[in-house]
Amino acid sequence: MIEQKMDADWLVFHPSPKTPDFRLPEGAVDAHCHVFGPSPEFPYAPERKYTPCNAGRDKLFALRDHLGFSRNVIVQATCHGKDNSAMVDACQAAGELARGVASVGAGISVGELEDMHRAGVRGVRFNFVKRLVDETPKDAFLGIADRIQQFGWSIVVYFEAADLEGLEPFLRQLPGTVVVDHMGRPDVTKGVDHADFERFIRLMTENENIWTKVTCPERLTITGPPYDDVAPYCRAIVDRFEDRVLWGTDWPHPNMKSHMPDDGALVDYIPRIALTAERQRKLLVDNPMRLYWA
Ligand code: 0GY
Repeated sequence: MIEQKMDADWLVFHPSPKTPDFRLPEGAVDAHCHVFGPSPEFPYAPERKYTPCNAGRDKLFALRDHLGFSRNVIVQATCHGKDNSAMVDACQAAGELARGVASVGAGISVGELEDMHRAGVRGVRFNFVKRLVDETPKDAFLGIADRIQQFGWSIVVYFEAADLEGLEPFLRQLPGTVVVDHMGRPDVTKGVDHADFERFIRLMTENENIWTKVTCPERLTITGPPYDDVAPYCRAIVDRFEDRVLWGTDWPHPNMKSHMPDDGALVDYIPRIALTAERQRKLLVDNPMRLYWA
């Protein structure tokens, strides 16, 4: 078995996150998190753009319990390429307490999709972030999008704000529910009224099948914790689209180079972006349960 050495500039996840002051509602879902390896058992993909620290399922489940979540949606990370075995193994181990989102190639068969469905997978991820993946032709993604419809799966899309304009026709074409990671990664120095963020709001307004994750203030921030510069963006989205938003920790926080967030502090950020108990319940329970457990 291969032990793969992590990148020298890699920050390891927070070793002892605080107990959150914010009490999560009963049945809350961490709807964006990953597992990395551990690499002796689940080697990283040869085509990966980074080699992370090992962060296996047991550590994820311990974090879930510590923070007060009931369930996880485990999103395939690019360091594992299209080998979904670490994510599928974590879903199987968690049973009804986890769902998965896979990365698959155009050649995926219906039988393979069936096996993943049985294991708890309920979506695929299309990644357009150039520092993370080599380009996949849009036709390949459209073929996959068609094939997963019979399983009722949704699609997670990850892209940078600068690429939204070019991707819009493709996004508008996708069938079923489409979830955009991290609000399409807005440039938070520009302001919530900037045309770029308005473009994203318009996309969601005009396409009721498009949802988003109001996640990753630690990734989008310029000013750092407690992420005052990102909160208005999350709030603007939750205010407008309370039935189409998800939240997650993004543990174990791939590619964080500036600082490593305390996951307990991230949970304490939730009431700053979802201001009422009803909105918090929709964000953390009703919406993810409807999308991934129905
Ligand atoms: C995220 C963000 C990142 C990485 C990945 O799959 C991944 O490698 O998702 C990132 O580097 O921005 O959503 O976890």
